[in-house]
Amino acid sequence: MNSDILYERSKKLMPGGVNSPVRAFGSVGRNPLFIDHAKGSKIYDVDGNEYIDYVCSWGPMILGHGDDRVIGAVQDACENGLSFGAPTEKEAILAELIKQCVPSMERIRLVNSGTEAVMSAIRVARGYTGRDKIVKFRGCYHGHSDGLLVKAGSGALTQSVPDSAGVPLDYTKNTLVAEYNDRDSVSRLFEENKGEIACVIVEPVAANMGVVLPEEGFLEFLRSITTDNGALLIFDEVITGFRLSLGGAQEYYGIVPDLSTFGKIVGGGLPLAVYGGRKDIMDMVAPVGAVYQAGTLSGNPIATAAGIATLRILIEENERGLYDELEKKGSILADGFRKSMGDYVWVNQIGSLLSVFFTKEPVRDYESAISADTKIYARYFNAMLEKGIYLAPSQFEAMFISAIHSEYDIKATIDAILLTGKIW
Ligand code: HOZ
Repeated sequence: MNSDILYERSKKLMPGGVNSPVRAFGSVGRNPLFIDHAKGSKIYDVDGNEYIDYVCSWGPMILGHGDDRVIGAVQDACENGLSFGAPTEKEAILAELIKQCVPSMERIRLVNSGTEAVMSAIRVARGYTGRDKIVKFRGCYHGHSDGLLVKAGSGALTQSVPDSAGVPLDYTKNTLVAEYNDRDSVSRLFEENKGEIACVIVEPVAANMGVVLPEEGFLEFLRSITTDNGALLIFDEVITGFRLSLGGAQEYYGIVPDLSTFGKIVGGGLPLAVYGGRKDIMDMVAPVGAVYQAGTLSGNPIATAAGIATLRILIEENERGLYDELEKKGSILADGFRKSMGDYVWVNQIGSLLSVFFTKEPVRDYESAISADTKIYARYFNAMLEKGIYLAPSQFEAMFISAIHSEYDIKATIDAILLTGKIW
């Protein structure tokens, strides 16, 4: 069995042979790798190659792959049945852990994916405020629900199709788009749409146009302009949650949003996501309130077991300085890239999130992110892959570091950059 054979087989069965577009490796000019298994910081393809993995399943695997404690919890949960469609204690335990880590999550609803969490949070914001319009930022990605596929990042940007076909204009006419890190663009929208904006949704650290950090005061500004205008502030922490710190970006930057969404890490590698926030707002959700949202597999006992095990480990490891260690690894890697590639690249890094942009200008928003040369990125991706380093197959996705990436992994990665030669 090899990846190319599996790819040919899969292409006859699934669009592009994959179940999520970026996995097709379209923008790096080669066939995708089919994965056999993963353990710790390594991922292994069906062709028998080993790679140091910086995709980490696009974020969930903060503890590294196949953590025995998480797998044990999942195995134990399986013994009791796979799904009940009825409440369980595990849902309450997970919700308590989330609230312990992120105090703004006064009321919580468990769902299955980040897309679902964000879509639902927006519905709640509209129900609560009685307003229809929402503000998002160009290059930020909030999943693939109709109203949010406007100037979106991630796969939508990688595929060079920023706006999806099949989304009626009527579904997006209430989605207003501002520029990340540009306060004036937000103020203008509030002036032009007085009393009509339900919420501002933002990735507090943008990580779907590559990693782009909020400039000083930007998140504070979003907090105050939303409050002043009776609108809600939603932090989409699907990527940053439990990654930048135990309490996510909101703890890291000291900003309290009204609603937040989490995914990836909170499910420990299984399909689970969360939305929640202020009690008075979340009381809008059925069966307490009039905003409807439901799901057969919501709060699934196996996914909650993985989430509980993961959060318990993170809480414990946090005491031992896990997030400081992740920051250290991230900055060593970022400095390694900067030193080896010099002026040819711009590197953004925060904690265990990192992006190497093939552009000479500072990357601070969508415009500067897309100034990066994607053809050079493809060369770099392929050269690193040959040296055993598995990176995101797109300029516009983040690099993820896990707790289990060793000093040796980081050094081997920096050595690989040097060995690739000057392909940039
Ligand atoms: N949209 C995800 C990255 N931001 C990709 C998910 C996947 O392909 O697994």
